[in-house]
Amino acid sequence: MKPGGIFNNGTVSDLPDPLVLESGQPVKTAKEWEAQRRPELLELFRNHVYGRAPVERPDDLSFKIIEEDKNAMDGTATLKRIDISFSGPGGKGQIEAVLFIPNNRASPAPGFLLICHRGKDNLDPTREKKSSFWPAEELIARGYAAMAFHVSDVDADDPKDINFESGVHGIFDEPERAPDAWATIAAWSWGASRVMDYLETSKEIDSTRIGVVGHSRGGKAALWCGAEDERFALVISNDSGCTGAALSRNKKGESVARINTSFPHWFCKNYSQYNDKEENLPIDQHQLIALMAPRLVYVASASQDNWADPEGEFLSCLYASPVWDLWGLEGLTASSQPPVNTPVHSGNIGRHVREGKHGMELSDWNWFMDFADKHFKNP
Ligand code: GTR
Repeated sequence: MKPGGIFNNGTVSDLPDPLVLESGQPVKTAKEWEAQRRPELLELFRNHVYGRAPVERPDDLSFKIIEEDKNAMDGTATLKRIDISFSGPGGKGQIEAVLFIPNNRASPAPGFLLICHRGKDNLDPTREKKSSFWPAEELIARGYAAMAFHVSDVDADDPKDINFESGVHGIFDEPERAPDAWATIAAWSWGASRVMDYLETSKEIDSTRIGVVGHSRGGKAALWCGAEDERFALVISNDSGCTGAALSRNKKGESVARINTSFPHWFCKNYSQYNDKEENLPIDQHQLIALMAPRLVYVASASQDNWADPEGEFLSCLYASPVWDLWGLEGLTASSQPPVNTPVHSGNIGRHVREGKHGMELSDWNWFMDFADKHFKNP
């Protein structure tokens, strides 16, 4: 779907065009996108919004299975709990990944990796407690591996940790923090990439068919993870709103100033320059969605979630879509906001607006799985 002139005279003023290089030259081919525009946009987001990670895969990254149960979920799944360990100048770190892998499979299973910021009990490996935030049984029943880690293993969600002493910051950061140093959201994204490092070693899981999923602040992290790490075939943002899927310019609900004030630990220091000055941002969030191209991306909203701005999330998808044209693919196949509970799944940008409040529910997951059923290529 082509937005047609929106970058100059549409409803959103002066939105930067994903298909024009900073030099002013248009991007006409997928090759130019990959070689020039994609790296340029990634750098702009690193510099001005999410910050720069000081390390990718640590040299001493190691994996240990701490529990394995081939008879989990009444024999339908194998449970694996994996310790992912690493160290840096400031000490050692550890992320625990919980994996349920469907037993009934002829080949390595595709799956969904949740970046979980809500209570750890949402990830109960014993399954005594079940939660629609991570409906592991339903994922298994549909042939998907259900995988998750908790963000607190990577970095605490703590606005008081303004010196970034906890988590991976304490382990890897330079003593002097640069204005483009990563903060908490980028740290969580990095954590998801370390789980992917493990998944690439697994014979039971197909690491080429993994969706990274996050809700709200976790959705911001999922999008940044997908932008930085092209190993994720599908990137799912649920109600991610401000500095997630929603456009920052003309945003309803939470603004850049508000998010930087309430959550000073989420983004890099440079981002606060744009408080109440969104028009000066060198990027906008449709370009973050565009960084997933030509892969699959899904932007889910809830109809009553005005704080996140469902309309701004729709517009991001719409204005990102021309980038998929470079491969002869379709982005979003709707030209207006879809009615509630009516998913749009035919293009490479999936979208739905669930009726109701801010949250991630079974109906959201069912639509994510429908989209993956349709688009993940069989091995
Ligand atoms: C809100 C915040 C949002 C969103 C949400 C959440 O307080 O303003 O940006 O991230 O929290 O994570 O549930």
